[in-house]
Amino acid sequence: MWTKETLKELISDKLKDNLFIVASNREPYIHKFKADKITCFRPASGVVTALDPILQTCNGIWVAHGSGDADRKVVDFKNRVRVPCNDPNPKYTLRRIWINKAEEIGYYYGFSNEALWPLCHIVYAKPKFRESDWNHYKQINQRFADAILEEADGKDAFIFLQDYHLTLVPKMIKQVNPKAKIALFWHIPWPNPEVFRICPWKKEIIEGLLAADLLGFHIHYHVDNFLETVNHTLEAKVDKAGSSVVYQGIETSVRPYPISIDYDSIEKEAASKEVQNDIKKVKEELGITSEIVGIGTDRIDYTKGITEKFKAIDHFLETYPEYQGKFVFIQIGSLSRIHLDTYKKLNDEINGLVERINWKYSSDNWSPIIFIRKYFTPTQLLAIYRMADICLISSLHDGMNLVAKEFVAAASEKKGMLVLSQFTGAARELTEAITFNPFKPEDCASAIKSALSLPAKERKEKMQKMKAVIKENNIYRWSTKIINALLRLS
Ligand code: GDG
Repeated sequence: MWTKETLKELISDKLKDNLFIVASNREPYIHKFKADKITCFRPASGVVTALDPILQTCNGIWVAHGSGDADRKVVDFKNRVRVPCNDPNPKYTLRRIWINKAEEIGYYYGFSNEALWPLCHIVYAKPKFRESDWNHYKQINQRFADAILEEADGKDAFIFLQDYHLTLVPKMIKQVNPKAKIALFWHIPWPNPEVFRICPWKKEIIEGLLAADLLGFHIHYHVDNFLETVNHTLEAKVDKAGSSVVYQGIETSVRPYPISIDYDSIEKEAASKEVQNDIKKVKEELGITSEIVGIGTDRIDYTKGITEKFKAIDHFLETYPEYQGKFVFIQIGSLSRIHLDTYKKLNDEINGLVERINWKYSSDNWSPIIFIRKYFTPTQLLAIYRMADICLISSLHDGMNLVAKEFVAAASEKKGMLVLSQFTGAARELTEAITFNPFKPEDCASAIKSALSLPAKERKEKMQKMKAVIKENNIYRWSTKIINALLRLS
């Protein structure tokens, strides 16, 4: 079993004498002004849950974009602040880098989220490739690389980069410090070469990535796609059987590491008194009286298939009218990338759809969809998972989907079933879920029906099997495997 303790042992045994640097776009602690006072909070993020304990144990450094409005107020002259911020004895250093509006528009909103995001998620949204965005992207990648190099200060360092925002950083670091050991984890899907080849800067991106010693993806399929893409893009030696690439004298191992959650703590907290109390409170607050509850939690993103999900619910209520008046669906939607037009339009489309479906079916004291755009505390979120009969995840394409795993961990075996899009990384592991094709509303509607009609014994067995899978393949396994692989490479 992989636990926080086994991870800590590994780190204090093997990693303690090395400098460990993590870099990601999003920071693990944010300082914000609230009623003229500076408050600090940890954003809800699976990556932070996974990496924060590692950094706390090895006194590492996390380099990230300082995005909070009070972030500059708390850093020292080197843009550093010790964290966890509310800890009297902070354990590691957060090094912030600053990005101005124009750079954010080009690097983050533009190239990262209007070019790479749609390129890698096959949902038929056209990527937008703008030269000016690419220039900002290169500039900010260089800023990350410079900050990391400054923090490493020529020492042997392990550097763990996160995601598609930082593809050029491995090469930028290796050019200055060839001894640095670099891993990069790709949190989203990697598409096939036919899709990737339209990127005008594909060669630079692949070359940037191949300077890393280790590249991690969620599933084998993305690893295979990446190796194929390298084959089509560069003159490199690709070893498919050994899952590695040699390019310009550097060997890169390419491996699947399915990301996960802290299963034990979620399971324990979900069964706690606090969560039971929150179930009552949340039900009252949302005015839920229906016997059967479905839930969904997504960032409001077109890849998550939220409009497809609502159309499927419409189809479900039409096909199985016996559920009208009895079934309510709670959709939690956290606002995301709202400065982009596509996301604004999606918000409008969702509003219109909810309004139309609720108008079509609602009676005096019942409407089928409750759509809430607000942040829920982790305890409230567990309460919502815990009261649900089904969790419906309808992503059109998703690297993993942590909500699927959180729901299974939080739900009681006696209640709850996961209804999961085939096109999520999670569907490869959670084979006992009821899966469906989100592009076909009829398919999703009949998956909802099957989940709600499962005999209790079968449902319990399915949930037990899924719980066992996640308990074993938990977040500590993910981090331990990556650290072990990096240690082996050195
Ligand atoms: C990317 C990849 C991959 C959401 N609303 C609230 C809240 N959340 C939390 C969920 C979950 C997380 O946000 C969302 O994670 P996902 O995995 O579902 O999706 P992405 O944000 O798209 O993440 C994805 C992931 O990276 C990790 O590699 O799985 O495929 O796209 O943890 O619980 N948390 C709280 N309140 C909310 O209102 N507390």
